[in-house]
Amino acid sequence: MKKIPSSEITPESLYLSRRKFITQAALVTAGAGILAACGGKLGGNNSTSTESNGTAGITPIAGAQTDEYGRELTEFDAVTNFNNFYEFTTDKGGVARLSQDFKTRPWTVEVGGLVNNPKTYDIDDLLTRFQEEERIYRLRCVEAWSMVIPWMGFPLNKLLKEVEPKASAKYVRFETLYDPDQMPGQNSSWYVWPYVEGLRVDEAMNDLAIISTGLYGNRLLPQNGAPLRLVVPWKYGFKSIKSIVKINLVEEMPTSLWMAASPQEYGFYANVNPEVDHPRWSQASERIIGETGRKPTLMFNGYEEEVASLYSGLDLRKWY
Ligand SMILES: Nc1nc2c(c(=O)[nH]1)N[C@H]1C(S)=C(S)[C@@H](COP(=O)(O)O)O[C@H]1N2
Ligand SMILES: [Mo]
Repeated sequence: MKKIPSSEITPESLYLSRRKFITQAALVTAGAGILAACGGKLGGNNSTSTESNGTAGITPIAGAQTDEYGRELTEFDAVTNFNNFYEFTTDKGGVARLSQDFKTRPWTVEVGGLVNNPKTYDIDDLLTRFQEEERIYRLRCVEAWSMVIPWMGFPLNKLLKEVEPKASAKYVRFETLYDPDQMPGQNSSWYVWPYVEGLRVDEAMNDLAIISTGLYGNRLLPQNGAPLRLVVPWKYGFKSIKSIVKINLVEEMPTSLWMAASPQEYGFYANVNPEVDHPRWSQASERIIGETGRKPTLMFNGYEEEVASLYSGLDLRKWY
């Protein structure tokens, strides 16, 4: 099977990574080549960049240029300036600016519901508690565009194991911050806020499902869901809920924001499937952000080997 690129990142190298973000020149023009735990190199070819915002020449920690299929990484600039984050605006090019002052400290994440050991994590404790890795994943939006992103984060199952789900827990329900003062889009009555998403517990336990805390070796920017978001790469992008404040283990299938808004268009499972079209978008191929062409869409977004067994009893032609 194809090995999905992954490398572990030590808290120390993340600290350095944050520093790089702030004072790139000092660390990087010296050609430091700092090693991450699995031999990944921090600050790869940034030597030409002296910009303090760190947007030029950014490379992932492990230095990879492609995913395991040879698809090229989407540039940092595109990943951070073409976003879906309806809490701010439905204009993909406007999210970065409208979210630039979004407050991500202090921030707590409450993990509870049907668990033996409910916990409330302060974001900075959470960031030191779980070993972060770099994961290069395809992100496929149901609008039929896609990117390849070097995320940083840790498997969701590590967090769930700490709180010990009870046998009665069947689903995991995630909730985004509700704060219309900071998130003007939440004044729109088109949607039921806050944004909610969910996974079946066995999906959530799959190693590919991560809590992401960064990308391209830097902490997440607000537009990508700072300070932490879900990334479920075999499902359409809307499942990968941003800026999470609550994670609850529940018995009933959660109703997501999109299921509530338009049930005939959005289902709970939302697994990427080139053979099942959305009412408004063919899913057979996808537009590659930052490139001119299209590429064929892959079953389960290319993660079939890892996840297909989760759905053996399910009719994959249906949206739900
Ligand atoms: N809270 C919240 N999470 C969200 C969204 C949103 O509007 N609000 N949009 C989703 C959609 S439709 C996609 S395609 C991805 C986009 O992630 P990106 O902007 O980091 O590429 O985020 C998902 N997570
Ligand atoms: Mo999306």
